[in-house]
Amino acid sequence: MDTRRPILLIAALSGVLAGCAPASPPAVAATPQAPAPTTTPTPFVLATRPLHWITPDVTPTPAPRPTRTPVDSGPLPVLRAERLTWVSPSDGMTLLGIPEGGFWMGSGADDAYAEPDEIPLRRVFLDGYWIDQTEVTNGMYATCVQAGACTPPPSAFAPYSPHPYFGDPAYDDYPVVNVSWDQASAYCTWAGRRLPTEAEWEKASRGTDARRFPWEWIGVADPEKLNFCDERCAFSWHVPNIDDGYAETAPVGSYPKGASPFQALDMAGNVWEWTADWYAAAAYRESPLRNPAGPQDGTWRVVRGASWSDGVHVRSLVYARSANRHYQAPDSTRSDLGFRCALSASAAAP
Ligand SMILES: [Ca+2]
Ligand SMILES: [Ca+2]
Repeated sequence: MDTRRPILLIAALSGVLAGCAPASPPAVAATPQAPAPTTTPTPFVLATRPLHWITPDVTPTPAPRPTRTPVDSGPLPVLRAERLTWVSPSDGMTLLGIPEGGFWMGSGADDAYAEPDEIPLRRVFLDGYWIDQTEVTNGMYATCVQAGACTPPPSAFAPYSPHPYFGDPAYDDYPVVNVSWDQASAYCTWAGRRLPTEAEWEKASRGTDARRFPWEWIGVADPEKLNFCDERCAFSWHVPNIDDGYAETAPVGSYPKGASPFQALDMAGNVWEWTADWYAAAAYRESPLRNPAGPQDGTWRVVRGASWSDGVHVRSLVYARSANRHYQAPDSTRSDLGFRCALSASAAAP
């Protein structure tokens, strides 16, 4: 079995949660007295992994960035080869059309930074689908709560420092956090969508050319491309002398230079994201090569993409790699975990 600790068990994030998740969140409009963190978070460590800057070991092969058609807010268009963009009438989310086709999923066994559960590198075919361009925001999620289809996050405070977050208009454009897998799934259902499969998430993040990150390879943590635990971040493992502009979460879409080949934003950093799949360490070796959807059941749900709270390892860009996999108990919540939704083209095309 994979010996990495699930991020649920990471002492660091236990500290994060302890610092921002009162059992009974007060009304948002009040001046709440959030509890100060009661534990000192400790960084999670990949003991066998060298902590240094990754140096390029391949020559970048720049892929042309697709030109998308103007935003269409009418009925969902039929997903053709051209890259379409559509705005959902239910929540105002911009969705990116990803035409059917193959992509390289996972990592080669010769990749020094690959975890065992993401090996091998395989060509996987996916039917066409749509995926949210950004993480779902507090404002969007609040609309679902107001409609009675979603329950509020168990904590209105977030992400780490004690201040109002969910429900505070100042944070409407920030990613919703502290939501369980069931809450995330309920939101997507309300919005007429669903959580992306792990494969869909990975293709949207890295495109089709087997790149390690959503952006072109440069070999260092670029503060213009993702929100990670930079010098502003309160954790002891923050990366000094690099300023990405945000100590905790950032408004969604704040890093356009880190857009994926399909123009998805924050696929690395800001908040981890729930996916639809149950976690299985062997999934990348054993799942079908066409529209893999993960195992039938399990204990953990897959989360992807790293977050604002990942520092040392984002400095070495381990967790932010598009093939990196983590997992989380579905009924748990974290202050660095949100989600985005997806939609099958075949299921929704007129
Ligand atoms: Ca940051
Ligand atoms: Ca993210």
